[in-house]
Amino acid sequence: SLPTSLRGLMAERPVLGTFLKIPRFEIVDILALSGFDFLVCDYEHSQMSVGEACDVVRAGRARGLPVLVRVPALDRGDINRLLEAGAAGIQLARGSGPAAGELRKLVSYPPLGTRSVSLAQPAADYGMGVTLAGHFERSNSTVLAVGQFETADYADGIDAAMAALDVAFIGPVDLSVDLGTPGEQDSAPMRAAAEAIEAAAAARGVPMGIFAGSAEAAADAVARGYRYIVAGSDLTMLAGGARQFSGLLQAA
Ligand code: 3PY
Repeated sequence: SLPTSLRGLMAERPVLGTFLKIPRFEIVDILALSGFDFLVCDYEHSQMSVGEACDVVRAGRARGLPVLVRVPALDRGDINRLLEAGAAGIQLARGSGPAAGELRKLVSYPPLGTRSVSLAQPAADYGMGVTLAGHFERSNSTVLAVGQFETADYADGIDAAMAALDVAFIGPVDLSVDLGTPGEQDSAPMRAAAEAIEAAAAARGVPMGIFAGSAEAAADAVARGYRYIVAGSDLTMLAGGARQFSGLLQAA
């Protein structure tokens, strides 16, 4: 089954996802059955290979769950392979400024971008019943380019960056470190950054996204109008559950 269009869903309501760092179909199954709207397979902060990330994307597709992949860098080869496996989008670490425009080129086919084309691949149904023009249209209208704003130069080329992105995503942990207030989410520089990024996104009608380390942070982001929330990760959930069970044993 085709994954839900996240773009369409985001226009209606905030969407909730989580990072996936353990590349196993069981993890995808559990997160899909838990009701998340999407997953972000984390190819930046994890030990997985690009092949394992492609398997996660396929497992998501089998459940009708959109899986984006967070990449650490603008690697044309990796990005094309992940999208051909059926990734619902690419989320780029340090994806503000000129990197946002580069990301757009690597995730889109002409005329929006410069992706190399083959129809003999999963996302094009292996070329069966698909035309080149039809595949370009479907891919360009569904695949998302998500840029992470997480460095102190977030304001550089910000309008052009917004014009290239489907979601402007704040990475609050890295941003707080780069702004010199590590871990502080409510410092004056953090508030100023969020306001500037939100204003530039609003001017272009680009939905805001953010990482939320807790359920409270996720609810707070939704209340502030953010539409694309990535809350925690499979590893945080495992650590939380593990501590809960080991605590029970220690109390017994
Ligand atoms: C950050 O908060 O810096 C992120 O990139 C989210 O993991």
